[in-house]
Amino acid sequence: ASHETGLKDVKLPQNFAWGVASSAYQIEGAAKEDGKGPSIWDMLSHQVPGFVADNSTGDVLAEHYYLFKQDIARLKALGFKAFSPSISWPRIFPFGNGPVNAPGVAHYDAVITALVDVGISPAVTLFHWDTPLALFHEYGGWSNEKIVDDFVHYAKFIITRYDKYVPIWFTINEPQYCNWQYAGYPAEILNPKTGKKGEKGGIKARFACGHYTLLAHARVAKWYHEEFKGQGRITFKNSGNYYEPASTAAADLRSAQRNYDFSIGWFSGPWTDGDYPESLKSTLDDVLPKYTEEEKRIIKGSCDFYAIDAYTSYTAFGSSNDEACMKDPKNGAFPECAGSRQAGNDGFPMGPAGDTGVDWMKTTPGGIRRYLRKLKEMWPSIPDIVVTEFGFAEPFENLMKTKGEILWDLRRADYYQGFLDNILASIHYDKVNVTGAWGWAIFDNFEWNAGLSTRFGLQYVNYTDLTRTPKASMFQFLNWFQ
Ligand code: PNW
Repeated sequence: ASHETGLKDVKLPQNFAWGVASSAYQIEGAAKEDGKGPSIWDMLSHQVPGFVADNSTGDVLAEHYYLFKQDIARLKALGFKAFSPSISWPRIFPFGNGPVNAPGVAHYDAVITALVDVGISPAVTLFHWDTPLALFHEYGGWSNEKIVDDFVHYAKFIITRYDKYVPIWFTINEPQYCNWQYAGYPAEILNPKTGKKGEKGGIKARFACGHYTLLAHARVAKWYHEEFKGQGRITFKNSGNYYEPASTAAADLRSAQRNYDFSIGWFSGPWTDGDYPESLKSTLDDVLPKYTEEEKRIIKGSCDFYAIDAYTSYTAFGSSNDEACMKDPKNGAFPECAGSRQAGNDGFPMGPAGDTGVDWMKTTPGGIRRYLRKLKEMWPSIPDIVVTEFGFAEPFENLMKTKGEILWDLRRADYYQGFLDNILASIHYDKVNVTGAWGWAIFDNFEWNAGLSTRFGLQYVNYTDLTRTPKASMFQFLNWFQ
């Protein structure tokens, strides 16, 4: 129930989709079991010293691969009706393409069955950053158009098998992080083709990757809609935060707009308006690949709804250097060329003071309402919006422990309350069609470069005995929907 004044008796729309989310590489562990092929994250975490802050890897994690039945039973007991996992591409196709790995398929058969048996509805992500390493070595992963066919092949296999159980499909998680998460060569890594150190995929790989992720998504969606005639809805997950212009000065407004263009606009323009935002085209010139007319047609309208992972808010400001930056690819801020800082306290809605455990966010639950309104304003053609991830990593020191049964992460409990209140206010007062909200994450997980000590979970994971302990925010989240 909402605490927001005036909203106590306001109800969410029927069929509002809500639950907790996760991703395969971040929780499964069992990275070398049952015929799974390596993904780029197995390589990055093992072979690049310091790439992951605490040098942890995905080899042994919460072991959801083995403990999924108890994890699902817990979700059921807590009262969840939906869960959003991702499927590991290299478990299904160890080499990215080629032979199917039967034990990998059997595993996800068992997971889907376990969910369906207890009446928990799966919202499944097909790709959450675990690119099969073989494809990275073969042709540079997502920076090469060849990956489109390989992804489509994998996606068709999974969707054909599970569509009757899966009402929501996410093809790709957050293509905004194109580059090292998908395709690029972090500076420390040997380029497998040339054997040289220090070669970055750089800006070309970044925008090629973006280009092919969206194309791959669109090809799957077209097949899903027209040929396969799937029963569910399909989209991809955007990542992007809210930008409040620091003032009404033209430079600040332009900065906010450029921040949007280069985050969510990069992928939202093509499927709503039919092409990349003008600012991307004029700044990036021939670094930005071009879609053919046929591709534009396939991409436009390829999303059944708008999915946004929206964690926090920034204040956007322009500077007198922006014009020069936009013309000079050697500039460090190129191509965004737009300033921003984490939203401060000055008149901006803030959650309680406190560390969020990551350096890229403060708790700004009020920002989500402004952001949803802004999304609707920028792309009026989007049918409805789902907030597919939100949360933060309350540091362990902030947790008060009571008899080991529940951990009191009070700041995050407050953040969840405020965030959900603001989504409800957005629906009720601003008439934004928000149809779902997913908390990140089901439990603590491998937080990519930040490793294991950054804990986004609504349950605490003890990595020694693998117990999961609910945090207060888990109950706050659940109670909100009662
Ligand atoms: C998402 N930002 O990444 C990912 O989808 C998850 O896998 C991850 O665990 C989660 O959010 C928490 O980080 C993001 O800088 C990374 O705004 C960075 C940002 C947003 C999302």
